[in-house]
Amino acid sequence: MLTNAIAAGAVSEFAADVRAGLTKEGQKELPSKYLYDAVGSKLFEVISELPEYGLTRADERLLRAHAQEIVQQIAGDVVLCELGSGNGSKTRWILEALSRRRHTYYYPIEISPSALRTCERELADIDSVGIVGLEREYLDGLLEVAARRRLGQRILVLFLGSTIGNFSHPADANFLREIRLILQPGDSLLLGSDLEKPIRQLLDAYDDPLGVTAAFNLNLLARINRELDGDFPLAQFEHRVRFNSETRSVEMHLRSRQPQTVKIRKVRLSVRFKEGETIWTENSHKYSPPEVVRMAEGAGFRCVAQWIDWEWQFAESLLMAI
Ligand code: AVJ
Repeated sequence: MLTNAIAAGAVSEFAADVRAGLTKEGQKELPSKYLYDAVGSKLFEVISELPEYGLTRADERLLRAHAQEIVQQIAGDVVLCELGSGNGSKTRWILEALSRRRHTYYYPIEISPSALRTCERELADIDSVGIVGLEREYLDGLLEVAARRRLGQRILVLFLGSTIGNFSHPADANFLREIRLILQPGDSLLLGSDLEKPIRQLLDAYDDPLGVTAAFNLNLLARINRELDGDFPLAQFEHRVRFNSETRSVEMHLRSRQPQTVKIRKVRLSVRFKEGETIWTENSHKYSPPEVVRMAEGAGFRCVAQWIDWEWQFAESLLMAI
């Protein structure tokens, strides 16, 4: 009964966001969090392996190289939680470094149940670790972890993979501020942020020749057809990527190849598309290293260390709540 209610809740929130995004004046849009159903999560794992998309490998290189230094900065009994853990493959280095010190609880917070299951399985072999998966929105999950904190425990929050870049500005700074409000002085946040790099390199990373990112993007329409009884003709929409130099972000869009009307029966919606009209599905902002530090300081953190991967230009910033 409860699972039906929760599932119904998730579907209705999805339905409401689809209705709002596709009936909006001007630029139609869909929140990028809906890219991550079971199919989307798997497609993102494939994207992370693509030669053109070096972000995940850069993140992993920094975590593997600096895990010991990172945990040395945080004394005492540490609770680890992660916003958007995905399959957890990058978290291993930090978790092993912490659990070598003492038994550690790890709370992966993830809205994709399939990714959460993979994460729990992926990290189950590490000794002296208790994994408690939370299928929640980021801040709801963080509130739960904070509520379970025992006296004297410090919280280390991982927000990796430059998911922060999916928030347009200033929503990214506001999100850091909301995290800070839940934490206590002495807690910390490890933030992964992709950095500015040649536009050609970015466009290749988000529009790979194999078409995996195109499938990842189009899957959002397939998901509406599956879950909301839509009749999006996938072949009549195409994946488009552009670099917005004003916001210094890569934007993913789905472009209508012709004038057409799409029905989404579960939302009793009929949406008209002009030829060439797009749905904006994701924003990926590219930062400069000092910009990340400024944003963190504005949200109530002090940057105690920042490591940069120059092969792909990616930054890992350790931020202490002050
Ligand atoms: C997982 C959100 C960081 O924005 O680079 C990959 C998702 N989108 N290819 C990103 C993504 C297109 C990725 N993040």
